[in-house]
Amino acid sequence: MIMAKIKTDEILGTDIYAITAEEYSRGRDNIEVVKEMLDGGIKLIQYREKKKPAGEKLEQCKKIRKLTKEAGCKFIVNDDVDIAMLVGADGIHVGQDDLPVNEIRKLVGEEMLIGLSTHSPKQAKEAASSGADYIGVGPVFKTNTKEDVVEPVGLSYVDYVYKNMDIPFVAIGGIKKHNIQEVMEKGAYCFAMVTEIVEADDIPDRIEKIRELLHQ
Ligand code: TZP
Ligand code: MG
Repeated sequence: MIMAKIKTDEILGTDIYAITAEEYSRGRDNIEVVKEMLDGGIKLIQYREKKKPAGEKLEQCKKIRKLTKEAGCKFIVNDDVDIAMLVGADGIHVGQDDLPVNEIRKLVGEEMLIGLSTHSPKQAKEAASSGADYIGVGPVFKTNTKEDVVEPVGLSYVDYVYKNMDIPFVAIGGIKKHNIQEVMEKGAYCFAMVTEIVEADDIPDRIEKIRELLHQ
């Protein structure tokens, strides 16, 4: 619905939601990857790092907060509410097995964005009434990036959210240059990607190519 688009623009304000993952970044650390994302004009970055101790994640997030602030880029932390608060992130993103959104809200206050991953119409409706600011919608396609990933929900779930929900949303899961236009045709206008961006040799060039597909 057009309302969802307006709200997504307002809350997330951009077309690409870039997510870190050092293990897929071909030898570059998350800081280097973030710098390249920012060089490529990315305005929304999520720090997602499943394999590091908390202290190391905190140190990386402090650096990324500084870099993103200087570049006018929103910064969202995955999973770790404490780290998001300590570094002054713009948002926290959680999954279905994390703390409930209404409880997280008590900790982070009204200003911080809370994103919630959803995999079904039922979860989308619950997310909307929980006070989440936006939802992740997916996995749209098969992905090996997430270890505890659920089966792909396909394009039909994107179509459902677009047509039935007002909450801002980002499509996620297996989105690549070769299939992004199919997702766009189902009404998505913000696309979360991990490997399509972090695996690229030339990250700014990859971002430019993706944007050409989205805005042709
Ligand atoms: N949540 C649902 S799918 C996914 C996450 C974090 C992984 C997406 O990674 P990729 O590499 O863009 O398929
Ligand atoms: Mg999580």
